[in-house]
Amino acid sequence: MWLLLVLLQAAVLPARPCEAPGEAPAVRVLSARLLGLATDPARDPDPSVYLALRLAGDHDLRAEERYLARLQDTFQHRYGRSLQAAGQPHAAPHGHPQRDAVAAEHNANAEAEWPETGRLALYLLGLRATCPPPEPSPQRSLVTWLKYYLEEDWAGSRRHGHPLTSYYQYSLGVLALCVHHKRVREEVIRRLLVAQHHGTMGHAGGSAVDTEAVAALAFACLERERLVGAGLAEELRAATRGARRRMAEVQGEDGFIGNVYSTPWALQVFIATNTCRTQPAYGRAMAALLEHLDAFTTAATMAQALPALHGRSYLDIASMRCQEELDTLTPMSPEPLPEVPGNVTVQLVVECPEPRCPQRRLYNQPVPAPAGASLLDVLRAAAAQGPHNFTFDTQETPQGPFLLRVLGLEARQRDRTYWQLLTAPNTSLDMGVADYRPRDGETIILRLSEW
Ligand code: B12
Repeated sequence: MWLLLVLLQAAVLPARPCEAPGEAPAVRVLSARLLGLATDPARDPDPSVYLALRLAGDHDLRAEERYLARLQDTFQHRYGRSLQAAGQPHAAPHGHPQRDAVAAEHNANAEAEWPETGRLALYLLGLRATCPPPEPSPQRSLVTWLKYYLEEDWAGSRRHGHPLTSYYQYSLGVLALCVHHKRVREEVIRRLLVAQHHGTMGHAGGSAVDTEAVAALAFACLERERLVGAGLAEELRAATRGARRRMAEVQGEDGFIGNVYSTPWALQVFIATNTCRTQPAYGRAMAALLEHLDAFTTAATMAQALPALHGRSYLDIASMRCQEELDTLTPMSPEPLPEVPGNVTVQLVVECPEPRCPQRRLYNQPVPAPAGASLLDVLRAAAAQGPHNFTFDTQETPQGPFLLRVLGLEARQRDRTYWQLLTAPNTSLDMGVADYRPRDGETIILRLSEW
């Protein structure tokens, strides 16, 4: 019934030049599913989800208002006070909700003062996307905090060769300030240009497409909003062109640019630079995405895919028009996973390279689990089975549970280490522990890696 309603409503949707061709119904179903997840009060509000709802073709305006109120509750409380009143430079706002929970649990609060460039940038982008726009005054302190974080990241990049957070978050920071029409220091922008030029945006074990795309969106915005001088504008134009060219070059036979999850970001670059009709890579990537919409099962991945599927980019936030928004979207519940009968056995291997671990391979055991179990279920089964003492901890993030500690060894932001998930012999998984479902006989490697 819901599906029928959603499909019927699709017929009255206005087309956008870069919108998924003739596939609006499937995209609307995905929007309706995201709305369903957003209306669940048990989930922490996430600015990316709000952005995806706002950039969609039609809306549930009341639900969006409620979601915004929840976001404001979380963020305004944290960043409402001025930076001076907070006694900067050493008193960044304490109390990251997720990190706090982890800190309380593990008594490890060392990273509480880490810049939150990306989160705050996404929230500010979200605020700019509201209709009608909110009062500017409460946003001032948020913008000041974001500038402060970006400066911290910039200083970190000079000291360590990379931002304290990541180039992805750094790019989001520049993009959000630009969308708010705030100038960014030329040196801060140049850092991003240099990283893009030297190809240092990616990290070991991951592709650079998502990050390069967000950086290209920031470049396109700075140029379009005329926030830089003529010389730098020309450099930014060239960098955006270069990013587009590389995206077309790395497109696989399957149509994806990077993987299925980075492809929507690459599409946003073509959309933002009005090249969706002229670049053959765009049509092929969009077709590939539409064939794999079932890969987007979590709120975070749906939220990142939907703007491009609706033919929009984060740059459109700078020129949101508040009239004539269709208020016809209705939430859909997530599809329950099909029951799979039987059992699987997964070989679980834990590796930690020297010098941290002289013995390198710390664990190598078969783990029986029900068929269809997620990797997280397999890890739980391993922890429950004796006598090999497997232990692990996860940390909640907007992307889902992040594997933080294995056999007592913690991955640390400060050392840029993480527990990488691989399938043997050496393929990095493109899903997290909660979403990946290992096959019978598969060997899964948890490897403490640097990024
Ligand atoms: C930077 C980054 C990382 C860094 C994060 C470190 C850091 N301090 O910045 C590192 C290298 C550690 C990392 C690891 C992984 N990542 Co990653 N990562 C990203 C990237 C490029 C940016 C994330 C970000 O900063 N977002 C902005 C901030 C504001 O949002 P946030 O939600 O608060 O971000 C935090 C969490 O997302 C967390 N995180 C990062 N990646 C992942 C992945 C998963 C599954 C989870 C639960 C959490 C998580 O770290 C972020 C920074 O604190 C995204 C790209 C994208 N399109 O989102 C991929 C991305 C999120 N990662 C992805 C993947 C697959 C992974 C790994 C599973 C890879 C692997 N095989 O090991 C691991 C996680 C394993 C684990 N231990 O649980 C996928 C997730 C796809 C999906 N199906 O959900 C993405 C979308 C990349 C892609 N195109 O495939 N990642």
